Amino acid sequence: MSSGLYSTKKSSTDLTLNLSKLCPYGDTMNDAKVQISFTLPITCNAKATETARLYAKKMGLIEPNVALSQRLDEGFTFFVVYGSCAHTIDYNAITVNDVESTTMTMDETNKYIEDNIGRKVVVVGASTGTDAHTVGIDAILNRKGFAGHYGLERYDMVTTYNLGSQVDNADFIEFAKKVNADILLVSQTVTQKDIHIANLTNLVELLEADGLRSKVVLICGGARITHELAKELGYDAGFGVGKYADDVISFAVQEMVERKLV
Ligand code: B12
Repeated sequence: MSSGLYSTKKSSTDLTLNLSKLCPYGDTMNDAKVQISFTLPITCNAKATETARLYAKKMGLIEPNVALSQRLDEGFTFFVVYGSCAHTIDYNAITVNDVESTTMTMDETNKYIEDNIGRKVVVVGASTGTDAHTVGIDAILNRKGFAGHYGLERYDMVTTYNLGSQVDNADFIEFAKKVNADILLVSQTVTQKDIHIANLTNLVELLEADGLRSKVVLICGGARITHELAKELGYDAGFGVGKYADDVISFAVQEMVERKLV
C-alpha cells in the first residue's frame, strides 16, 4: 500500500542473516517485526484504536497493526501494537565488559574449592547502606536459592553469613574481619539519585583504609548493577538480573585462586 499512512513498507526479501545490519526477527529473517505495548488515557473505542495506530507510526513503526485494544478503566485503554522497525544495528561492532569466568555446578564448585583452596571459603553478604531490599541477596545466599539455582548456604565448602538489609558499611566490614571473610557480597537495589554509587564507593574507601580491599574478593549486585559499573567503582565483579549463586561463587573462587588468596 502506498497511501500517506502506509508508506515505506519494510522490504524483507533478503532472508540472509547479516550481523552488521541486525534487526528484529518476527517470523522471517530481516522482517524487523517488533511488538510494543502502552496505555493511553482515552476511552476504549474505534477512535482510540486508530489513535494508537497513528501514534505507533509516529514512533517510527512501519505498517503498525493494533492487535489489542483493551479497556483498563474509564478513560484508559491498553494497546498491543505490531509493526516493523526501520533501524538496523551493527552487532559486530558492539563490545561489552562482562564477567570472565566459567560457571560451575554446585558439586564442581565444592570440588574446585577442595582441590585448589583446601578449606571452606567464608562469604559475607548484605544489602548495605539504607537499602531495604533483601530478595536479591537472599536469591544468592539462601539455601533454597532462586529460579532453580541453589543458594550458597547449600554449598558444603562455603560458610555463609547473610547480614540482611540496611547494614552500615562500617558494621559490614567489622563483621567481615571477625569471621575472616574471603568473599564480600553487596546488594544494591535502589539507584535513585545514584545513592548506590555513593554507598558502594564509600565501602571501597573504608576497605582500602582498613588495608582489607586487596585481601578479599569484592562483588556487588542488583537489578541495575553491571559488571562495567562494578569495575569502575573498584569491585572485582558485578552481577545483575539473570545471574545466580553458581555464577557468583564460580567467579569468586576462581578469582581467589588467581589472586592467591588461599
Ligand atoms: C519487593 C520490592 C520491595 C520490597 C522489598 C522487600 C524485601 N524484603 O526485599 C519493599 C516493599 C520493602 C520495597 C521497598 C522500597 N522499594 Co522496592 N521494590 C520491590 C520490587 C517489587 C521487587 C524487587 C525484588 O525483590 N526483585 C527480585 C530479586 C530476585 O531480583 P534482584 O534484586 O534483581 O536480584 C537478582 C539480581 O539483581 C542479582 N543480585 C541482586 N543483589 C545481588 C547481590 C550480589 C552480591 C550479587 C552477586 C547479585 C545480586 O541476583 C538476583 C537473582 O538473579 C521492585 C520492582 C521490581 N519489580 O523489580 C521494587 C523497586 C526495586 N523498589 C523501588 C523503590 C523506589 C522502593 C522504595 C524506595 C519505595 C519507597 N519510596 O519507600 C522502598 C525502599 C526503601 C529502602 N530504604 O530501601 C524501586 C527502585 C527504583 C530505583 N531504581 O531506585 C523499584 C524498582 C520499584 C519501581 N519501579 O519504582 N520494595
